[in-house]
Amino acid sequence: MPKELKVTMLGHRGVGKTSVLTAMYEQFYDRFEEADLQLTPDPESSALLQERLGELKGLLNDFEATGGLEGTENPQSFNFGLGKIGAKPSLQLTFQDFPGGYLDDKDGEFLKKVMRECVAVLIAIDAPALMEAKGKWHELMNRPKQICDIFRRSYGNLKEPRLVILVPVRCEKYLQNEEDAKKLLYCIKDQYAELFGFFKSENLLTKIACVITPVQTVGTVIFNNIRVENQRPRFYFRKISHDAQYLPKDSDQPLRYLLSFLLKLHYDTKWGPLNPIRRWLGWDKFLLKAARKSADKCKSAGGFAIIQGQDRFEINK
Ligand SMILES: Nc1nc2c(ncn2[C@@H]2O[C@H](COP(=O)(O)OP(=O)(O)OP(=O)(O)O)[C@@H](O)[C@H]2O)c(=O)[nH]1
Ligand SMILES: [Mg+2]
Repeated sequence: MPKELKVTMLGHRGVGKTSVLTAMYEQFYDRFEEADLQLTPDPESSALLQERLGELKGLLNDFEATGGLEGTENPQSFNFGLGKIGAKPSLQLTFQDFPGGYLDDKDGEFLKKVMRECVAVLIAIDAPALMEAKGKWHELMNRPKQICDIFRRSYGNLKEPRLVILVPVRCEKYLQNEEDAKKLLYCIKDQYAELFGFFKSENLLTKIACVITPVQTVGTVIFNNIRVENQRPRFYFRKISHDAQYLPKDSDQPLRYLLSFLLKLHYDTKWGPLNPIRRWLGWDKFLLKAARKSADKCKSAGGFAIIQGQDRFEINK
């Protein structure tokens, strides 16, 4: 059995967790072919992702893409084998997805358990809620404080390194030029200051690596306006042209950062020859080479940034 690595998807209801996974899966073949890597879902994950993909593409059928599709009903794990194209997978990657409503779970035991098991956490952020109307809807839609509390509860006595990836979605509008991309980064740093402050605490500073990687899960649908009904916002989007196609962008970036982070753990000299992670990961030569090749393409400008733990991605060997 290949080693299993778990990643958890965090984010309030409807922010786009499942869509990020779908875009990642859909684009994998194209983006990682040069590294000779393939990501193979198990049959159940494959069926679910295929369905979600149909829904995402369906956004392009409306002139006003408002979404409003079904949310995730139950916790759902998406399982993938990662390895050489045409060979047995060397690694099993499991993404733990669950309904955003789980953030409100009173005892929070399920979440805490998942958070402790997972080597990486992806936080989906609804970018228009953060950026539009002076961020008026950000608290309601993204629940940054609640997210921070989950980390406080779960990372109390953290022993091993962890990767936290913030993924702004529906961010097409804010990535058209460098100046706007800077604004997006500025707003994230500002609105998640409490979380980033926590990551900088003494015990976590050397353990947590944190990056921002915006993913355009559709690519050709951009924010248009907000209409408020019964004191709730409804976000409206429009296609960039009447014949716009589904064209996600940068959905490979979270995975590239994950591979880069794991590769560094493998080589980390601080752990010495008895590096438990090295033994545990047990990566073969192929995977090491492929991870290095794909890590070379991690973006760090144009809306992408490493917030903490730059050295957790630097490999000298
Ligand atoms: N306009 C626009 N809508 C999107 C985009 N990505 C996803 N959506 C829509 O946003 C809605 C919510 O996305 P999901 O991925 O289901 O969100 P989620 O976080 O998994 O939601 P829960 O499972 O309910 O917690 C869906 O209706 C998607 O079609 C995008 O890039 N642009
Ligand atoms: Mg979902």
